[in-house]
Amino acid sequence: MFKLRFALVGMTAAALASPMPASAQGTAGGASASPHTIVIKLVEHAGPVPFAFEPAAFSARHGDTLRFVQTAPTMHNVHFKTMPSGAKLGAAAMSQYLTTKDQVYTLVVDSRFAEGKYEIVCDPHELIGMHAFLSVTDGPAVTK
Ligand SMILES: [Cu+2]
Repeated sequence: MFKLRFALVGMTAAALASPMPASAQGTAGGASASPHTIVIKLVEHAGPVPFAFEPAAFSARHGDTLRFVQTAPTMHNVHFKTMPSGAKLGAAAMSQYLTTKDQVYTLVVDSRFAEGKYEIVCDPHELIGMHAFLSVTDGPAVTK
């Protein structure tokens, strides 16, 4: 009983300590099926394209959770603009506006998601290049 509890705590600590949860994981027996939370920050910085999703390209498997986090004072949204055929995100394809720091939009990659490529944009800033690419695949990990 206690042993199991400690094992779970250890796993959580390891997951939190890992800087690259999606790509840096090893192949510990059976661990490949365990879901991950992928954090995508909505950032603001100096330069010609001040607003961005960070990272701007990421991959997920079914069961993973996408967690979009507002980090800047400028309001953004999360809009799945192009999707592979078979994807049925419905209303989840567009988030509400994230207007305050640390506000999040969380989406589980469940049966609504078909495998394939998704383009995500922020509607107010799409024209200045605020977009990201998601690849949903249940095959071998994508290195990109
Ligand atoms: Cu934006």
